[in-house]
Amino acid sequence: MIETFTMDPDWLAFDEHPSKPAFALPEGSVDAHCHVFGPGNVFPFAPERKYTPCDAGKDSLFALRDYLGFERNVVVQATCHGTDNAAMLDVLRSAAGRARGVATVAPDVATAQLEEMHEAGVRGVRFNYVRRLVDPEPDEYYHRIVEKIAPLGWHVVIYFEATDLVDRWDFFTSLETRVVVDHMGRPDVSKPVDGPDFDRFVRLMAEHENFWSKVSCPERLSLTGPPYDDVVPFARRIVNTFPERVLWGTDWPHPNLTDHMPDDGKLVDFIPRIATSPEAQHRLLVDNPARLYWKEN
Ligand code: 0GY
Repeated sequence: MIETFTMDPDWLAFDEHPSKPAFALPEGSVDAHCHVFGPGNVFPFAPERKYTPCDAGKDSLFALRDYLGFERNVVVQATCHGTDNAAMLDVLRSAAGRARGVATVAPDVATAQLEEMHEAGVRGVRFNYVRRLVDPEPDEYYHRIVEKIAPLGWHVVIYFEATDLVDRWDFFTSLETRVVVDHMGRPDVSKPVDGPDFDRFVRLMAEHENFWSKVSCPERLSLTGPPYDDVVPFARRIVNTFPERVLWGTDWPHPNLTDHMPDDGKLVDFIPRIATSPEAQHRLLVDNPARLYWKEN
């Protein structure tokens, strides 16, 4: 029987008619953080999910990619699909080499399954610590996964709130794979950009050269709303300090936003405000994601 799903009553669906960006993306640009949701009648949402989204499938994702001017996508497994990576893998297999993926797996995942995912284009796993999305596990759980994915050359994507960085510092810094932090570790942008909290995140990246950061999601971090002026200094500091270890993504279809839905065209126009030279933009959008996701390593 085909399961049907109803999105949460307060769910904001993505904008189907974003504006055309004024910023012309360099050739070969990668949207290095986006998701797909279902569609639920083809790829059912996980029973343990903490939200039920609108459907946002691969056709809409590919149309947005082309409309905004990206060449490729990195599709990150969303928590509403749990450890069932089928929807994400279907995107990779339909993208003719123009998409890579980041999966969510459990420690008992079989090596053959990982190899199959690698073949489809998966190059990392995501560990999520955000409690409104998942119930985080003890470090041991994640260590067991790292042992299995490291031989494939995969990296680890971590998503956490700023306070988790203190609690999980020892575990995070024990990781020997590359580690990509989502959304700059979610800084509180009402605090100073050179204050102790954001300095801690900068220190993490400065002391551990295997750490990368996505300078994404101004719409999630901003307290002042569009055009997200309050996020600019934070993202710019990371781009300027670590130009070779930053990535950018739309975060389409923008899960769990409650006050507004961003215009994806305007999000692209945010890029030149945080990467202010053509060289910095090229690294952020083209060279860095190509090195991490398309070069065999
Ligand atoms: C994001 C952020 C969120 C959601 C997820 O996997 C997810 O459900 O990542 C969020 O709600 O903050 O990066 O898409």
